[in-house]
Amino acid sequence: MKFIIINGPNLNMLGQREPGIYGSESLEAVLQRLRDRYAPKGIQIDIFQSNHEGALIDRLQQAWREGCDGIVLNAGAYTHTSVALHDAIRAIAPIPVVEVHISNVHQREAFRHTSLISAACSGVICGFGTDSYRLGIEALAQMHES
Ligand code: CA2
Repeated sequence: MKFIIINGPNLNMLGQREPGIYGSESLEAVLQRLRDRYAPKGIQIDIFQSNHEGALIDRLQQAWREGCDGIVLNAGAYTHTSVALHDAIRAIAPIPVVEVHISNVHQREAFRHTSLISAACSGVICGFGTDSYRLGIEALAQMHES
């Protein structure tokens, strides 16, 4: 089984700024731990991060061409603005996409309460810190089991 974790803008700054909101561990460290955890279970996890909306869309389309089994997507601030990402997620159906957020966006500014991508995703996980990524992978694995 092959999953991809796709991260949007500024998430490359994880662990370097705003530890109170996003934690103190780097994105690489968080995601490498996940790869190590799931590899023995036969789950390969690819990782991608970009600060550019079009690059995220390209990676989603590439995932579809590769026959990827599921995607965990933290689209960062594009979550709240991007019709193009919504369309891209719909375009790669039936690949399941789980929307994740490190922070609980509903406890934050009003502009973070709206997601333009949720309706295109299989489900949403938010507010569990960087453990949201693991929960996203678990959700995908569960979907494939049942
Ligand atoms: O909580 C999340 O995972 C977010 O997707 C993170 C986005 C934010 O725009 C969303 O509303 C919620 C921001 C990512 C910025 O990441 C940083 C990490 C460390 C330091 C500064 C920014």
